[in-house]
Amino acid sequence: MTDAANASFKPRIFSGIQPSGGLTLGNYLGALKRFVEKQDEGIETVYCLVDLHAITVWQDPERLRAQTREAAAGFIAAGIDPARSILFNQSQVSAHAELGWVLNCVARLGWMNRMTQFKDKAGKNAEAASLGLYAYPSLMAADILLYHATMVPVGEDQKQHVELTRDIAAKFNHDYRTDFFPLPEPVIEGAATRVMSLRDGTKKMSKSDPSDASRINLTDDADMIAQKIRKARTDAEPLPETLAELKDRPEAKNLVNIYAALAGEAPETVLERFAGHGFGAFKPALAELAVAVLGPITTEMKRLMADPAEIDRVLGQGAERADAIARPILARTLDIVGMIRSRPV
Ligand code: AQP
Repeated sequence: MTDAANASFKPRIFSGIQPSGGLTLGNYLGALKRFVEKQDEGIETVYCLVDLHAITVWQDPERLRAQTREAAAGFIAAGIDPARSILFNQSQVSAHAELGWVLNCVARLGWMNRMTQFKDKAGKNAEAASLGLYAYPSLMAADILLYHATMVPVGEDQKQHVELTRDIAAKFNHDYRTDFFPLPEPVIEGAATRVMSLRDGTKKMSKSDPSDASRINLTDDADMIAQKIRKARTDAEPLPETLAELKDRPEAKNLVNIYAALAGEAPETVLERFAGHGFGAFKPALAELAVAVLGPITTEMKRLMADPAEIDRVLGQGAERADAIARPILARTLDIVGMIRSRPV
């Protein structure tokens, strides 16, 4: 099937975030902020807290539940409106796991072996990694294809997984002589598609990094944000006039990109304003901006988190709406594959 054939599918966005820790500035700029923009553009949006993905590495059960509620609060506080977007946690819609199995049988080992996230997360001791961590990308393909999503807003690190989803969809369509699944497009936009660690400009900012100083959490208060930015690793040079001159200065480049994304400006514009200034001037300006943007989100998140039953209700309602789209697509997939489905429903 060609990309042009995607035109026969209704535009629909799917994306997800793992509740494997508190949401970070990386998740916000790389994903959440753009989830809100897509919702506000009026496209149908389905957003999922992928708790089945989260358990591919060990999660304490009570913490996982708390983190899932915290992530839901973060989505709503950042501007996701559960009446307009579908917001739910993955495990409440069992079709994800069911389609995941079918797609495990379509994905090839050779494809999975090329996935860089598995290599990064499994590290040197891949033998001890869970089978789920290895199959993570085919479950992600199921998440996306279960809604016939055509666009997937993600950060740079997830691009390879969306490309794999296209390969899986294309192989399914080819093997079963159908055009049932669309070939979804990754949507990677903005100045901060890859926010780096505040302690090491060559490493991605991550919610599971052992160092809390490496990231800004959406629950950090103003003092904590200012302190983390003040202590962020940098170099002794002033900021240059052009982006090209930041090529070998990953930490400086990261802070400029963060400023640009928070301000909704191009990094070049930020450099025009701060060229010639050192970090003694730039860091306080960045901290002030970060607090101004994140402060209201943090306050609203804390308010929402005080009522966990209401968060659970919202997730349950979202799951019912998600299930209504997913069930028929799963059922049709099982028909195509050749399963007998004669049990009364
Ligand atoms: N540092 C980042 N910069 C830009 N985008 C990012 N995303 C994550 N980190 C950055 C984007 O956030 C979305 C959700 O990611 P995820 O939570 O499902 O998994 P991840 O990419 O593995 O994120 P983390 O924070 O690093 O989680 P852990 O530590 O649990 O593995 C995706 O769109 C991702 O691109």
